[in-house]
Amino acid sequence: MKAYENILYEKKEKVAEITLNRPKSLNALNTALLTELRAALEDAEADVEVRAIVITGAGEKAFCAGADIEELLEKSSDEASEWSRWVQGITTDMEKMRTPIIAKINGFCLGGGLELAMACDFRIASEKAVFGQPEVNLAIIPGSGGTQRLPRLIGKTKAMEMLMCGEHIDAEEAFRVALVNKVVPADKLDSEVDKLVKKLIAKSPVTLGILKAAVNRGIEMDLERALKYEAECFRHALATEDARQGLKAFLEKRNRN
Ligand code: CO8
Repeated sequence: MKAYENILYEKKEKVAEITLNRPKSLNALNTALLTELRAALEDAEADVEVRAIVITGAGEKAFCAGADIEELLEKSSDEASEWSRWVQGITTDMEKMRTPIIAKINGFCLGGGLELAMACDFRIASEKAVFGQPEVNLAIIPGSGGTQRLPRLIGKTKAMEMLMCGEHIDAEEAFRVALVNKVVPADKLDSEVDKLVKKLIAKSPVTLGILKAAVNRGIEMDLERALKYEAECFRHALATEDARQGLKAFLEKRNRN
């Protein structure tokens, strides 16, 4: 097990939980943290026992308040662009991973923090969570997918408002615009995520991996190509032993597991 300084990595049975762990700066993303996050994600993906990954923030206050503004200020524009491409690589890789990833959002989820959450497959939020792309207030723009994933997730109208006005929205509003899957009282956040994890673990991991690829790759294609890609994914899914078992189990009127 690697030693991490900016994150916590805990494997509990079939779940890997990664906690962004810089609570004094509201878990702001600096290069050291992101390097460790990438390594932990790679470890979890390579571990066949891991069937779901949960990302959360340390402390009561924040999931993540975005890029570390102190570190950002030190970067030249070329360095910033290179850094942006590197962080984009991490979030894009998350979408390519077979393992479902859940963002457990316990508080502020801003800027790069929201960009990270948007690259997850599920976002479960505490009632105390607050969302926003406040970069415009710093006279910068999002650089890790915010201008692209936000409109894809919630539509251009609301995304443009969030990006251009830079205001926070509360968890209820985030749910209303389908930025998050569910909002629960803070003391129910862990159990709600556990419930979701249990549902995911009961599914075939191979099938979930194929589903993730079908959605995440297909959504970037025009409909005709995407449908062809879906048929290709369907073929893969049908060819698995899990599919044989699943179809047979239905006909024999029993559960697959
Ligand atoms: N970076 C560095 N330090 C931060 C950050 C941050 N993003 N956010 C908060 N902190 C620090 C504060 O400086 C403060 O430190 P200290 O105690 O030493 O003064 C500590 O965390 C607590 O923060 P506050 O005292 O400000 O707490 P409040 O409760 O008053 O306010 C807020 C909480 C509203 C979250 C406020 O801290 C805030 O607005 N933070 C900045 C949010 C923001 O603008 N985020 C966007 C950053 S830019 C970005 O994400 C671009 C992404 C580019 C792509 C790359 C992605 C990795």
